Amino acid sequence: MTEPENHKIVFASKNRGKIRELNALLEGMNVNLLSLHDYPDVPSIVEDGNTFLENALKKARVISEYTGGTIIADDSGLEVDYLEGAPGIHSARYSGAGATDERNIRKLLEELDGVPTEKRGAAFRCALVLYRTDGTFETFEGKLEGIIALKPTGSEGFGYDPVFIVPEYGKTVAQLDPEIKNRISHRAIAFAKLKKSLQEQVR
Ligand code: ITT
Repeated sequence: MTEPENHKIVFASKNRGKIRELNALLEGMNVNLLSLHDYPDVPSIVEDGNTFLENALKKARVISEYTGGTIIADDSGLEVDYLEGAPGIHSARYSGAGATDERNIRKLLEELDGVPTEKRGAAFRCALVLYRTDGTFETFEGKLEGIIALKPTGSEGFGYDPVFIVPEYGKTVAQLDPEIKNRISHRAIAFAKLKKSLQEQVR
């Protein structure tokens, strides 16, 4: 049998929305998920990669050196067609220093002011890294396609969820039951791939 400490996994994130989602996705697995809130003194990580994957890998490496154990790191964001992929890797701080979800949404809607619905296509993307104690790692990606709404609606989720319409449901992600988001989201898709590898490890 595996020792209990092998089941501890650190999620290299401070984002409470993401942590909540990952906990739900891990339900039923023999895993104790910690996050960077459990390691308040971890060095801050400069996310200076050019892709979601580079940033996720950097977070995983830095946190692995600091905490040891198995690490899951995620880098994710919103790509808007009309803005040629922006805000992309800059999604969290799109509206500048002291950015909040609300201000980021406001800036996005301003950038898309007057742009008709058929040109408001977008995608959420997620890169996940499963980083093991021996320095080996695997990477997984997921994507959710949608349309940027004209105004925010709904109160579930986090980030850009209130302005991201999922065409199949005719609702923003913030109007969807969190259980549905956790089946269809970019993070859920990437995570479903990661879960297989993880299951072998925490059995
Ligand atoms: P950590 O680095 O601590 O994980 P962060 O919020 O800075 O937290 P990212 O660098 O990965 O995380 O930035 C992701 C941003 O993209 C996030 O702050 C949201 O604005 C947006 N985002 C990612 N996933 C999202 C989702 O499921 N719904 C809405 N917005 C999302």
